[in-house]
Amino acid sequence: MLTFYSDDHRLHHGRCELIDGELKPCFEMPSRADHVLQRVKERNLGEVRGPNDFGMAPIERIHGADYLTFLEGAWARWAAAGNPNGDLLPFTWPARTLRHKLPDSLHGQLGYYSFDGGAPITAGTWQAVYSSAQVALSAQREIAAGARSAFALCRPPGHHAAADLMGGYCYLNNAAIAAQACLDQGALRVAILDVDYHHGNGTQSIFYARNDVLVTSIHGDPSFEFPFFLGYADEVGEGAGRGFNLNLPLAAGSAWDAWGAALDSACQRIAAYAPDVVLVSLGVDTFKDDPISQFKLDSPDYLRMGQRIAALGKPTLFVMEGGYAVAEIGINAVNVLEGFQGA
Ligand code: Q9C
Ligand code: ZN
Repeated sequence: MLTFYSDDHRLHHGRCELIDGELKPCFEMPSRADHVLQRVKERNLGEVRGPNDFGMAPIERIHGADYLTFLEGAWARWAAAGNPNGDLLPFTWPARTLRHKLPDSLHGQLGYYSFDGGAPITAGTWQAVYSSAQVALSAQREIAAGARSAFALCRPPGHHAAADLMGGYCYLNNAAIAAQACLDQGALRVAILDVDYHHGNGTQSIFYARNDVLVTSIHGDPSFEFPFFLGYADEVGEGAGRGFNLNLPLAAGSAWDAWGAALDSACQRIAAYAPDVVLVSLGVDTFKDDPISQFKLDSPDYLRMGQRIAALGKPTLFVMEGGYAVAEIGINAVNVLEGFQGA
């Protein structure tokens, strides 16, 4: 299996996030990708390639032009306004009772284009997220050209990012951008399987009214877990997309018995959909020792996950999402890929 990877991810290194009233170093850190890359090499998974540059057009198929202009230019505006000591972080959002009108100010726009305070913008964020999307698109090309599988080692991750909204460590929705590229290059149906611990609210919202992308997700129940405001089982899609969104929320403490049963359900729905391509949003924050999560998967479970996905018998694009137990993230992510290949 080919891996696609760019060193540009290093240009995004947020300093702090607010956890339980304290500013703590961001869990979403560059060493995450380093550990995955190291494990890919250790296990001789296959060649590692840099991304091609497909430009902005495939990104604009998913994200709004105004949002992209804001994201690309935010740091320069911040720097021009003074001498930034910290990262750019939002603190006011257009919640209930407030107007959803785009204000002129940088901080107003930052709140408008975000849904939480967990996605800091730094000097190198735009270059990092642009390259992360190109990594996903490069792996997607491999699938379009006939490969059985490919691995996009994306960082920053993407599944929380909606068409014009950042949050949850995500800015550009790499998986959605790649799914749309599959369709634009001739696929009729793409199935997304989101195995990240958190619900992929961005991916769900992007494809919610469409039936050419089936979105399935297994995640911590939003009644207790981030992103709290999306990801319930009764969200089944709308309009033409009705019946093409499947959420499988699970209780805190869920281990392989419950998780594997949910994976079976998701895979049955995907098989019935008969997609041309399966795209896996591969978060490994379901791991028992993940510092911000509450599932109990163990490292060998990720081999089983890969085997079950392989049994679908479809061309499969793996796109890296979350996972914060930094020392084990490489083992767990590559176990999914090895389970897939060995099956
Ligand atoms: N107390 C991804 O896995 N905040 N994003 C958690 C914990 C946000 C996770 C706070 C978690 C976002 C891609
Ligand atoms: Zn996650």
